[in-house]
Amino acid sequence: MTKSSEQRPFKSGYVALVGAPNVGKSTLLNGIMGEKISITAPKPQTTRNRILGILTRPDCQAVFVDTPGIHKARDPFNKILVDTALSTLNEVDVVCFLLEVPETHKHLDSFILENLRRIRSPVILVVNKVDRLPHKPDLLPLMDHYRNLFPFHAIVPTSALKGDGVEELLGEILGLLPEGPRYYPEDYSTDQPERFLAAELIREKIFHLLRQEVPYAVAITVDQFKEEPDRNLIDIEATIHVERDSQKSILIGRQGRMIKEIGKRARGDIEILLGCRVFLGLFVRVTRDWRKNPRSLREFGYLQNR
Ligand SMILES: Nc1nc2c(ncn2[C@@H]2O[C@H](COP(=O)(O)OP(=O)(O)OP(=O)(O)O)[C@@H](O)[C@H]2O)c(=O)[nH]1
Ligand SMILES: [Mg+2]
Repeated sequence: MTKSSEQRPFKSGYVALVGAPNVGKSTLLNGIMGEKISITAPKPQTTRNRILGILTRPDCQAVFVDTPGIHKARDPFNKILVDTALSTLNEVDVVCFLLEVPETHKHLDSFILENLRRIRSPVILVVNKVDRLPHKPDLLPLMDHYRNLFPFHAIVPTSALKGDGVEELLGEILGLLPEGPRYYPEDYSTDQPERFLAAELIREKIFHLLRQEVPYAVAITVDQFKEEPDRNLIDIEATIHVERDSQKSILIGRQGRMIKEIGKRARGDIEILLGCRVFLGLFVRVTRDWRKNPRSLREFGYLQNR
């Protein structure tokens, strides 16, 4: 019998992904996990909740926390999103602060840095979207600038979209995990229930298909999630809540074409997620000014930690 390898202590910890809106936090989470856990879109404020991605290896477990984009929120709903992101900073072992290049949110990035000065956990600066820089040496002055501003544990350039730099980043993160327990069973990749993931995929399609204020006025509730094992089918019924009648007409579209397209695209992704056939029934309902109504906010899951 071969001598068993020396027992090393198990490492674990929570790792926040924070940054301005649209810099690629959710894309990075999906890239690290190798599967779609968090929805993404080329628009700010896509992510509205803390989304966990749980990465388990034989010797460690990293629980990644994707967060809403930090910005100067003016209305109460966006303040909830920003609070959700900022409060995460106090509850994690490692912070990854994402920027995008070329830099588009310098004032927000300074605001985020101010918040990072108040915490004790190590911070890694992730310079994302480097695929957009044709001339890589242009990164060096930016990295120097940030190195002088804050004692980052490391600065890692990445392209979350293409996967460049993600392994190196992961190496830096895992190296910082303290000794700790396995928080989640090893086969868990997230703690979100399947019905939440399904609702998010519907919301993602709306973010991709509709413009201006409509995606922001949308919340999804899943009213039925019925497994029918005999038919290898899951029967889902969901309501798309909007704030006004005009938004309802846009969502339904001429002769119902828009809602049909949303349903078709969402169903495709939900079938991949659940690994079986899905019947998806979508209803559109006006829940007037839900973003201003604490009861609706609670019902739609945006006040969970309060
Ligand atoms: N070119 C390029 N695009 C990227 C990269 N990473 C993300 N994106 C794109 O940037 C957009 C925003 O990505 P998300 O991952 O949704 O950004 P986020 O930071 O989670 O955004 P919020 O949740 O709204 O704060 C999407 O269109 C992504 O495809 C990257 O490395 N390179
Ligand atoms: Mg996001």
